[in-house]
Amino acid sequence: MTAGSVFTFRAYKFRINDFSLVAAVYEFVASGFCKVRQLLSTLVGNLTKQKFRVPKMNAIADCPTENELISKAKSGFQELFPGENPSIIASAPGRVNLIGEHTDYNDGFVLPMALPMTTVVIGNKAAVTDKCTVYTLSDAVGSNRQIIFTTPSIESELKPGEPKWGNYVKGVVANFPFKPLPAFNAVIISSVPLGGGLSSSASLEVAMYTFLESLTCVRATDLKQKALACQKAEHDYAGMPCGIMDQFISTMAEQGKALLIDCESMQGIYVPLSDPNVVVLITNSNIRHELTGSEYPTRKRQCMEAAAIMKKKSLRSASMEDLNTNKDAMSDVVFKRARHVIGEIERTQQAAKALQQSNYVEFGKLMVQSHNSLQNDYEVSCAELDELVAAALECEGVLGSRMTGGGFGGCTVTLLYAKYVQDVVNYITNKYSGNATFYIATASSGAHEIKI
Ligand code: GAF
Repeated sequence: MTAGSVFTFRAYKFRINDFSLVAAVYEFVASGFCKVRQLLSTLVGNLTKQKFRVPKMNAIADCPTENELISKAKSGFQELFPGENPSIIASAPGRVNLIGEHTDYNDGFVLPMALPMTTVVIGNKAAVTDKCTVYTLSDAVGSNRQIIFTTPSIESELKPGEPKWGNYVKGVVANFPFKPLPAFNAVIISSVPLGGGLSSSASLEVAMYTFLESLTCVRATDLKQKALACQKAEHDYAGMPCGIMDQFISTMAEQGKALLIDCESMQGIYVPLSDPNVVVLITNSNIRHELTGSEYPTRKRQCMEAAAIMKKKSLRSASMEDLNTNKDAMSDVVFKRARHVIGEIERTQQAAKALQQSNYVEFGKLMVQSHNSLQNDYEVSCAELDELVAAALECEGVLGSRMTGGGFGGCTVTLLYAKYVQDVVNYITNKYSGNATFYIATASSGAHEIKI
């Protein structure tokens, strides 16, 4: 039984002792089938699948603040570069996508928000060398924590290689418009979980770019160009043909707002998301299937094939009617991929409208439709993500839930009424076959420099 259920049960016991039996029973029934189902399901889960196990830990994870990250990075820097003082600090957030999945590279709409989880880059101009030394404090990358390279010039290009995390740094350095770059030393620290679908790579790229802006005093006048340079870094140096969503939101996010991005015109519309009555809960499945590498480019190709068959520039300009008219000209798989994208582009616009009107019920319904479409038509979900979404949807107070990001593992995003958060976390914890981590996400600001 979850902590939340125990609490509820005790509350009713108290009332019964208080001779308010009729009122208690009435209230219990009126609280609806959802709660009863939630309670029974937890009980059954505990009695059968979990065999009287002690309930799993269900804490909502604490995310270190930006200041805590900065202070760790400063100590790290001073240890690694004795006698030097860092003079530059840059930070850029990870993101969670609320809806609009696999639509960005189809010129469609996406609706992400930036997270309090962020990547911080701290450093200075190298005084005694023409080499750049960059060190990461991230445990998740293993033991290969340092890269050393010469800043690129026409004669010598920067080449990708090992370790992989270094390619995000090198890619941004190579794509930075100001040349020649002065050599620098830097330390990276991040609270964005690596490979969790919360865009740790874009946050590193954008933080790195922001660091270079401060280093050179050459700042992007058009933030879109900054996002595009970081996206190119990911394409060319990490070999991931991603869309623009992650770099765009990490660059342009505003606190308390989600951002509806039109990936065709590259225009964004901020949508307020700071109602204290609702919460965005991120659940990390802590599963990562190594399929993404080939599956992502395959999906992209299938979408382009569908658009070409319909004689459209991209799936953004195709309607369901176009798709149905051309059904016989394409394979079933290509048809399903296009059906997801066309439907998702439409849903994302509807969801932004619903959010603008604080119509969370409608927003939640669209999230669920999105998940179903990603699961069945786009086939980028996995058993663990489906399990987490199903568990969330069994809970009272949950408005909607879906997988978020590229898929094949990573996180789900759930919209729910704030007062139910702990109960929902307890319930999912007990229902999920793996070990999940939970984060409460508040819409945070985009990349920025920090004064020392
Ligand atoms: C990954 C990509 F990097 C994004 O551009 C986007 O396509 C997303 O998957 C799916 O919506 O995060």
